[in-house]
Amino acid sequence: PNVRPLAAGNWKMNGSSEMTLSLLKGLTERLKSAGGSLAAEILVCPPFPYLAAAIALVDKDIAVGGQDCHPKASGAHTGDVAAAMLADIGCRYVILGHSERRTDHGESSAEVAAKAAAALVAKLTAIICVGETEAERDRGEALKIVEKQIVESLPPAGSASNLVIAYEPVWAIGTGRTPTSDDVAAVHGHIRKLLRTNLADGGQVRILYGGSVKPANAAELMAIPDVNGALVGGASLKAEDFWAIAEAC
Ligand code: G2H
Repeated sequence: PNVRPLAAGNWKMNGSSEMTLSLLKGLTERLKSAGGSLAAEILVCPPFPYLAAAIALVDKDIAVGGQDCHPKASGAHTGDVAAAMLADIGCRYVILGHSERRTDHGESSAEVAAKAAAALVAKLTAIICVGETEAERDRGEALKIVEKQIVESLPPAGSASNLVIAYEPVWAIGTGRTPTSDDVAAVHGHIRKLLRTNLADGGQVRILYGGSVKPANAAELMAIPDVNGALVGGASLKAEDFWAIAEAC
């Protein structure tokens, strides 16, 4: 499909005020030298405390997003952040259902769908993460698991304008290991089929690959059919590396 790819940086629980400043200066300067925009859209997702600073540092050609939001609009939920708050300070995206949240916080796909619905109400684009564990892949269940997560995590009223899917095989996250191109193609092709079945404009929804994306493997991953960008963890913490990946997207 003819969609604009997305290069998304997921800082996870990393960074500082100083790092936010130097990383975003590095990206902004490179973007200026490149003439103001790349083929891919660039997104950074710092931890909550650095979001406002990040938004103040970038112009509109670099989007900023949160790494989670609560399904409710407001209320007695100590430590949580509402989607509307992210939108209020200028975030355009929110990552939801990352495997680290599914594992560390026991998030179910139903909760992810509720968070995504809240994100859409707040006019954020939800990046919904899915992916199989190593044991599930070894049992030959990767497609089945991903299908179940997608079907259960999709919010009602989702469309290509407010949804992005990220396929992140759990065993490839932060490990330096990546699936073969054929394996990535099989999962992304299956996700595309599901999106076409479930959404009117499912052919246009961006499907990102995530899990140990680096400058050295980005071009090969991005050449795979139905890979419309990358969700980058470790390599998004260095301007030089993230920029190289964004160029490859
Ligand atoms: C997968 C990815 C970013 P990394 O979690 O979401 O992290 O690139 O460090 O494997």
